[in-house]
Amino acid sequence: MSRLVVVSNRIAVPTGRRTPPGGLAVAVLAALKEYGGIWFGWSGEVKGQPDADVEIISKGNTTYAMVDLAAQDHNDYYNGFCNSVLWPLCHYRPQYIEYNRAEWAAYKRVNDMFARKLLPMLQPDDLIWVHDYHLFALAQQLRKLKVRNRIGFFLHIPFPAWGLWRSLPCYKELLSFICEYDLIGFQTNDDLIAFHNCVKFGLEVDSDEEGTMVKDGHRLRAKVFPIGIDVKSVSTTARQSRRSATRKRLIGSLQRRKLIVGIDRLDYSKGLLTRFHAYERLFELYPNQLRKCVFLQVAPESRKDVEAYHDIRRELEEASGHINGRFADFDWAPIRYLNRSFARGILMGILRAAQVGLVTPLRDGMNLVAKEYVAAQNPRNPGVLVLSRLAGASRELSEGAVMVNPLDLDEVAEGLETALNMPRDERVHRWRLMIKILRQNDIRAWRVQFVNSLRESAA
Ligand code: GDG
Repeated sequence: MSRLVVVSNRIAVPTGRRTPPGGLAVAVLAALKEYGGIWFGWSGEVKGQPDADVEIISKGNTTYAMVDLAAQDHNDYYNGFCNSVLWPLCHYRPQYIEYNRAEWAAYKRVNDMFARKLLPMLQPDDLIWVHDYHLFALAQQLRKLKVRNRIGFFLHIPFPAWGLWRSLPCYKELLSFICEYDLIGFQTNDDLIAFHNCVKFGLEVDSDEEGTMVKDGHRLRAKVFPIGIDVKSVSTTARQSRRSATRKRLIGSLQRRKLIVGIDRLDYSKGLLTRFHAYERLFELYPNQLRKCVFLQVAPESRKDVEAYHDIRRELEEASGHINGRFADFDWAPIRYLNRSFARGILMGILRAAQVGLVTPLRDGMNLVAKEYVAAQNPRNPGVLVLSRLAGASRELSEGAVMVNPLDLDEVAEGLETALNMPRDERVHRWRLMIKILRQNDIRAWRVQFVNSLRESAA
């Protein structure tokens, strides 16, 4: 059987103690654990010199192969083109785009460096599975090096509409690079349609009914593979947390009040500031909720070097301080804002302890926290998910979740009120609808379907 070679910008070698935050790490570790193979990518280290050696660590059935990034590349490729151009573009935040040609050149340079470092490790029948927007150009660089293997690509974040994509100065070249893959996977049908439109209008290439496009004699198939979670592992971890001291401390501190929870990387796409404002609106519209609930927001910092992220932390500190200043009593603070990361076991315990999971991104490829919240619940007395229509997860969970538009503060406040008062029968009914879908589309199904489709494209 072919080996799986996973390539992503950043790789995360599990230390046994902590899994790093970030949806991609969680998903890829689960896939490799089952399948075995190589995970190749950036080590997370920044060094002075370009073209560093590859460091290899073997653990179980997986080989982790890492390269360092030169300081200039880290700045221009990672902070620059990836996170100051592609990330805001794909999350519909053009005001944060800072484009320049040197950074676009760095993007191509690092994709080329990845291809050259990966080349000696490849065997002829390896299936190569590339992840995310950092590596749109990797297949093209590998093809230049005469790699004939099947190469698939999965985009974890949204693919933007044509009207936005065309605002990228290098949109045509980047799009033609993407077309060098054999298979490209998206989180939702919206992303797939957006991609087809970009290829149609940007490159004048049409697709057939099965989503196949032929460009310069090369066939590319595009499909939807909604990413899932390991439902059993989340539910077991959450259940086991019952006995943990942390969970007991948390429950004790609530003094029988209901808990609303949010867990997100500190990122403007996650809609944290509007979420805080919506929570404030809850008390304006429904003063009966004063002293009855506590909102716990966990928000580990990310991308501290990128300008657009500088203000978020301060804005959230101000907003949470304002809400507590306005409504708190000597024995109750309405909001607890934790600007740090936690071990996964603790997080799953927090999710289980919460009567409401509040997930309100302004755009999100999928949002795994929404799925983890559902899987972490007690089936006999589950909490309610309040979910943004703009998260990819809304495509699967809209029947069971309370759906809201995160920009409509009143609607989010109403959603919270509904969730906080929902009778147990309805909660159980909604939870069953959601967990059924999560079990069908779990992390294993995602991996199997992608790898099988990649194999088929080889045939
Ligand atoms: C990208 C896309 C897509 C969070 N804080 C901690 C921690 N986490 C874990 C969560 C969850 C993961 O990180 C976050 O996943 P998301 O899906 O919510 O978000 P992104 O990082 O933006 O991921 C996203 C995903 O890729 C997968 O395709 O869903 O749309 O943007 O698993 O539980 N984990 C630990 N400590 C924390 O403090 N250990």
